[in-house]
Amino acid sequence: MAARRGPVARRRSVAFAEPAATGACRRRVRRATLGSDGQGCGIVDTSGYDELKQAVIDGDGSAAELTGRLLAEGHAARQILDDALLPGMDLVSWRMRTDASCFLPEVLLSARTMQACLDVLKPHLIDPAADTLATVALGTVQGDVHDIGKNIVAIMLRAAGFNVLNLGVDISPAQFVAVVQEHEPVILGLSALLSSTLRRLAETIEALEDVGLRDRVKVVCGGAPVTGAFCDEIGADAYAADAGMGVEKCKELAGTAWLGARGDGPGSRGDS
Ligand code: B12
Repeated sequence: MAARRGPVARRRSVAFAEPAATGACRRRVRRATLGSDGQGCGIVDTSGYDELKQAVIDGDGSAAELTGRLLAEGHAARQILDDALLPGMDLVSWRMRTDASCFLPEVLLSARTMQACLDVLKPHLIDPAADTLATVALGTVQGDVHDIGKNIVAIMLRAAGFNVLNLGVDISPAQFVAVVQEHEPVILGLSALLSSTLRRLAETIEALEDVGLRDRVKVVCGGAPVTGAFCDEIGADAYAADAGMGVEKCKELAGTAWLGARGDGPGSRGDS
């Protein structure tokens, strides 16, 4: 696939100051790493991670191909995500916040690139042999189109054995209610990335209360502006700062739901 490098992308890949938090991720060394089976597999060349990270930053169309190449070379999918894709997107986020030379079209290009790489990784992050724990319906709230983080949460939940209904973006409270009515998920995951869409989290919970469904589903919320205190305030069941924490919270919530009146707790097979 041809690389998508416009003048803007080229300018972005010239010198930039990197925040300390992501600096640790720049590795041009060979170091020991784990194989996809979790076993040590010796010394692996991780220099491709830097190349992939830069490709995400540049919105380079060859990133998905590079992801596939790293997989073919034996790199673990989770490691490619943690050591190349997420640090790349982190850096784009940091530049958007702090550097006036990083504009929305460039962020969009990086986001699309990240999504294309995630599509390549997805089958390798999911264990087809895992038992389905319970059904989680997951969506980004109304007025919000950010979905990279939510999609990572979806992949991680599937990898952990949950049956995930990924509803997409811009989901209204009424649509969330309809999904809960139709599919009866054990958990509803809500994502919001904008300060202006935070209130949709509360509105969705209220909409569930209005139709008498609130005690039939556990609600977990996430997204950069969401906090644990805010979740407590709006009556959500849990808050998660990242995908890993989201999986842990969903496991806890699925256990609690199972102890309640529901019939589809841990160990059961969810719908679809
Ligand atoms: C990529 C991006 C975009 C892309 C989105 C593409 C896509 N398909 O998602 C595009 C270019 C479309 C975009 C548009 C806009 N964006 Co924007 N965008 C970002 C950016 C740079 C990165 C977001 C991201 O993907 N992060 C990486 C992922 C992995 O992290 P994450 O989303 O936080 O997800 C993790 C956790 O939060 C958690 N999580 C997330 N959701 C959930 C849900 C559950 C259930 C759980 C358990 C966990 C969980 O787990 C995830 C994985 O670990 C952020 C900057 C930032 N720092 O967040 C701005 C940012 C979110 N955008 C911002 C803005 C203002 C906008 C626009 C309004 C800009 C404009 N003027 O048009 C529009 C809004 C469009 C809309 N209506 O939604 C602001 C929001 C400020 C605010 N507080 O309101 C930010 C913070 C940038 C900034 N500092 O100004 N954006």
